[in-house]
Amino acid sequence: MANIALITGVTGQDGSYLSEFLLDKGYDVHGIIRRSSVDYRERIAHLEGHKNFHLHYGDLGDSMSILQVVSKVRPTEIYNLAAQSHVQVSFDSPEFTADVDATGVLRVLEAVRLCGLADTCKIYQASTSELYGKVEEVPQNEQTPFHPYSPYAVAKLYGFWIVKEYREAYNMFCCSGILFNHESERRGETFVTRKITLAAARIAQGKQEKLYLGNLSSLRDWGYAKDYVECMWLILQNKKPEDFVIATGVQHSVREFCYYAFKHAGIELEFQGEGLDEKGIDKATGKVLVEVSPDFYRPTDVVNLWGDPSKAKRELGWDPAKTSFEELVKIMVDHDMAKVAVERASEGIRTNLAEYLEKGIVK
Ligand code: G4F
Repeated sequence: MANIALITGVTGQDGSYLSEFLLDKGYDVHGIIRRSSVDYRERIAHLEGHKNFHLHYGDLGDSMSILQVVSKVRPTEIYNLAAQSHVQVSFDSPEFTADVDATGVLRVLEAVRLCGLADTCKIYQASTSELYGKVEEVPQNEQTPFHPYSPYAVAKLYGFWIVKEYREAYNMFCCSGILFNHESERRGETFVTRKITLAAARIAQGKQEKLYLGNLSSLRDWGYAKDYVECMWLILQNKKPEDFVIATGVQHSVREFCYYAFKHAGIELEFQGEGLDEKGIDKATGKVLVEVSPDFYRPTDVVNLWGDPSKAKRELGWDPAKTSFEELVKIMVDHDMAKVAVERASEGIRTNLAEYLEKGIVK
């Protein structure tokens, strides 16, 4: 039987890398996109002409649309990556987050069942280390108790349990990947790593004065998203449907990420002060480049995530050390240095054009 994958959240960081990965493996890849008047398909634009890549309109908040796509595509694998994925935003939009991140998972599972695909279609659910939340154990593995600590995490906990329930009640091959933070040059610009690498590039090239951040002491286990999509696929190729922790096993603070990103952009920072008064100072010039703002603090924050990927390593043969923390920071900063340089060049062209128009050289 041909491999037919259906990806929800195909326009996101993970969706775009997973599409590339599956197309390379010869899959027919179908993605679900939402209608929007603004272009948000940048990450998959290069795939849109591929003969095995197909897009369908649908929304996790709309069960009929999910049912229609599943019945038309009749996938052999579904990767449910769509979500309201920003933890801080979930405090402002808790109901929307619950609808998409919790009930949305149920809609996918039910669509598979109602289409008669329960025995033939495997389902991957994008679960998260945020389930460990106010952590009860360090590092965290598949046995660590959950303690969700945001509306996002509470919604994702429902997603995790409903997947487990369908696995046991209906014998479906559905599993959760409990992914720790995974970043890349395609990461959304409001997540802390990308916010930092873009700011470091802009500050180094004179396009931004300062970077404002929240909790600098927060600890995360950051991996490279491109490595993590391979593991999503491996989870569905496993003999038994099981849940896996996907992480690097290495932990760093937001402050450390910031230090290494600026260093790679050519600026050595020294951090002074504490809490809201902490500042990141350019050692060479004495200028304050990083400040702390209460705007980026969360009502409850998860501060000690550190994953133990032993099970994925042992049972799936996955290599958590493919891309090191330092390499990840370098990939992201290099990308953003080039991006900012292009922005500057294009502004230069516009400036010249305005000048030429004014002088009547160009009409
Ligand atoms: O980059 P973040 O926004 O990611 P967070 O909250 O860990 O969530 C991400 O990873 C999860 C996997 O564990 C996913 F489930 C989730 O969908 C998302 O992809 O924040 C990381 C840490 C937090 O402790 C936050 O308080 O960085 C801290 N932080 C400090 N200053 C900041 C900032 N976070 C953001 N977004 N912006 C800041 O200025």
